[in-house]
Amino acid sequence: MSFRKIAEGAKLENAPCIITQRRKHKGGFLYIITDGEGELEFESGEFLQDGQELSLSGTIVNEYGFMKVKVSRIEKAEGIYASFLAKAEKNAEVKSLPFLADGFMEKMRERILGAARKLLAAKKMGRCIFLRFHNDADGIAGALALTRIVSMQTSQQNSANYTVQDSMRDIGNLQYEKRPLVILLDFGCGVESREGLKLLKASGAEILIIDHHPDDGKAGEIADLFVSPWAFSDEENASHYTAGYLAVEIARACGKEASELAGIACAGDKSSVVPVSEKDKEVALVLDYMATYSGFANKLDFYKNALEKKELYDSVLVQARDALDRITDQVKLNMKKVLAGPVSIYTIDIERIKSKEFPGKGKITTRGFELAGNEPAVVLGLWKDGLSFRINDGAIQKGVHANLIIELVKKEMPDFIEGGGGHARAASLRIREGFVNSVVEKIVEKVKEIAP
Ligand SMILES: [Mn+2]
Repeated sequence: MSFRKIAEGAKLENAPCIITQRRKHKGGFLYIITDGEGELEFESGEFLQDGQELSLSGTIVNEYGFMKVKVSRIEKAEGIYASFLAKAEKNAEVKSLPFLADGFMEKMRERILGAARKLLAAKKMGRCIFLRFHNDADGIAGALALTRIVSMQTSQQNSANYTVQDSMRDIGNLQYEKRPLVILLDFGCGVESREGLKLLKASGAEILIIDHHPDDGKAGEIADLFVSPWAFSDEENASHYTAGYLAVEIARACGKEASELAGIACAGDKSSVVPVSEKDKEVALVLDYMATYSGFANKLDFYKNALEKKELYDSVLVQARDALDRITDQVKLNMKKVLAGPVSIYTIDIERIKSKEFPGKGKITTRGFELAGNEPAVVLGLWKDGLSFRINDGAIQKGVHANLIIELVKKEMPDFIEGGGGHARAASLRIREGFVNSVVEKIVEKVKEIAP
């Protein structure tokens, strides 16, 4: 007998159910339980955990319109959670709407709807959800969209990799939760995330990855659900369907309006799969600026508040714009053309540019990229132990892709390269100190080979 259709006076005899919520009530507790379809309540003086599996007996009474169980026996049960969760996901009512971006998204429909079902079912089951979001406008916009569906714990991720250290911290924090759902948003697909992901999975957590970085670390094989355009395409354009945008589509499939966040996510990552307004660019700049200055412990509400408080928003915007303007002259002074050819290469000596935390190395390289003009070009921002790539359309069309170059350089100079990755158009490398110039020479050689 389904909890959804149960009538007053009906008797439950060892009915399997799960506790989804607990509240203090009249000196005891009020529990909400589900059978994966409907919900009922019961009162008890006994303390029970959220997610506890039960075998419940009693009689259904109608109390002010709420169906309650007058309990005669509560027994703890085991082994039913997974099947209940599966049932709740199957029964979740999702909306299959036209996507905001183009037809490619049809390939992703099943995964978007799957993620939507998972979140709606998690809400119904009172499941613990933990979201790690990347510390940029794309990651933050996506996190704002997902938290409209269901409340979850959130934590900002200030690195592009899900490290072993990250996973140890999460496993520790989640150890008492029943089958927690961990969401990684806008990161986690690099080779350097692989060990951390495997450990997290081994701890019993379910992993949902929403990302648009090339799946170099084969995260799609580890995640329980992998919402990424790279699952359906090897073209560098796949990166344009940004993680924040995908999160917006998941929210929409759950019946939550979040479309206005899509343009912000895309503005942040310089994508135009959805229309991007000047206002979107402005908000993205504000979020990027704030994210640069905020630590990992930052909760999402910090950003939500800033967007809602006009005065704070305006001052952040002014400061972010000032910081960007201030470096422009310095970038011009420290930018050199090191290869003139079908695809030109420019370098920027970032060590000589006086910038506090914002704009960071990536954004400084982007500024140089904007100054490089429309001819096919690669711009390399250089610092003492790394470099950052920005590659424009013309160079991409000639086959010069950052991830390809990184792969070639890693193979030929394994002792100098300490890590790195990214998209075809934007990526970075960590290099042993003292060897950045040798790596630049190698990149010049490779670009000449690819686009002679
Ligand atoms: Mn992104």
